[in-house]
Amino acid sequence: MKHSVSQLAICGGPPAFPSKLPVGQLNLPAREDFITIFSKLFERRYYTNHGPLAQQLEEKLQQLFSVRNVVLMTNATIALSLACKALPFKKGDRIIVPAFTFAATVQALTWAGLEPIFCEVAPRSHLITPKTVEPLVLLPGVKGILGVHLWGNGCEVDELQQLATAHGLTVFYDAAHAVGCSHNGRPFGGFGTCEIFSFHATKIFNTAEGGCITTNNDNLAEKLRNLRSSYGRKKNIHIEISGNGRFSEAQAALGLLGLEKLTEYCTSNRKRMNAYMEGLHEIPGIRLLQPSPNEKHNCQYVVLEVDEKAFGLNRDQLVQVLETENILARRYFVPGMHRCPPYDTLFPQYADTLPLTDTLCKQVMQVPSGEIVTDDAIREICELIRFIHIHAREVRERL
Ligand code: T4K
Repeated sequence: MKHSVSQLAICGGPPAFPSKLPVGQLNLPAREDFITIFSKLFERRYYTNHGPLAQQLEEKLQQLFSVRNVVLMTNATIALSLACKALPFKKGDRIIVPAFTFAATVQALTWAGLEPIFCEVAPRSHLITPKTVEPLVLLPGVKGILGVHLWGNGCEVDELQQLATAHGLTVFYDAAHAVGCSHNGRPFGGFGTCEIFSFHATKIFNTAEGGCITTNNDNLAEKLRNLRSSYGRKKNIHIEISGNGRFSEAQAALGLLGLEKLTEYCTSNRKRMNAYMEGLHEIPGIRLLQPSPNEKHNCQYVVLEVDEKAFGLNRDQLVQVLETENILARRYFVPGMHRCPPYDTLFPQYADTLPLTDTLCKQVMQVPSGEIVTDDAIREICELIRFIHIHAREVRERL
């Protein structure tokens, strides 16, 4: 615990934590389970090409997501790109997408020759809504909506589907953050024409790299299996160009182990989220995004908004102070995709049309969560944030 500003690491004091506390889940299976499953994998000497573990994992995930088809992919970036290729779009079609998202969401459209139409999000939820999408649906060339269930919270899927159906659009979702979450009491996986999940190491369900596409449309699933590679397809479908989105047996082994502990991980993340809520309570200028109490939630991201005026420092300054204390808070997403190359020069018309997105890009950050973050660490992080607020003027002067 710091008692004076001069004890902060920015002033030369020792950091609050001796080693770095990253954001990200970084879950690990038990060593014995890892050895058992990998020994069998090595005995079989069958390492990829939709092997037995990948097949088993697809079946288990179909149950988890309550969906007819799970098509495993190398990672969510590849999955998004292949989904954009498999859906009934043609080159140059325009797709409505939030600018407040990870680069891969928008870049997948570009990989498939589609054009993003950047859409505003709602300030409290950070999600696109029928209200933010509606003004864009009649623009020439619009053929789809790519929603993002950011932070594991669901877009208004029924209302967006109605809007899409009324205008002949295809709606699909980037659900990279949503493994283990539900929306309106239903697990993610069956919303829209398809949904895309990430199993990156920083996510709650971790296959080191990994991801999948879920869909109840059997024809789309078969097209995706053909696009992924010839292995694992059920019939040969003619496609313009195939790719390699294969999911290795090593990834599947990690996935099968992680799946067994998913509920446990969600429960301990929820406890950590509650500890942050308690610790950050009533710090002026700090808002913690809370998952709906009525839904299942993975609580893998602890997301804060920093209001500079009320807190005394802006988000970037707070991140800087925390980083020097070995708390690797992360800024998401900076800048918004409408301001990133190549989109800033290709589509300069969006520069001044997304004020809420621009505000969130300046205010949103994540703080460490995941297995390695103890209750004591959370208490210390929260106390430090409170201390920084109380001494904001002095801290600003020392930066
Ligand atoms: N759609 C959305 C909405 C997404 O957020 C993402 C990815 C995607 C699509 C695409 O999914 P993938 O193609 O990745 O499956 C991270 C992740 O790399 C990325 O998966 C994630 N979203 C994004 C929001 O965050 P970075 O660059 O912020 O974090 P990264 O990977 O550098 O790691 C975070 C911290 O964890 C660092 O302090 C280092 C530490 N770390 C990381 C890894 C991987 C470790 O200590 N060990 C590790 O193995 O992107």
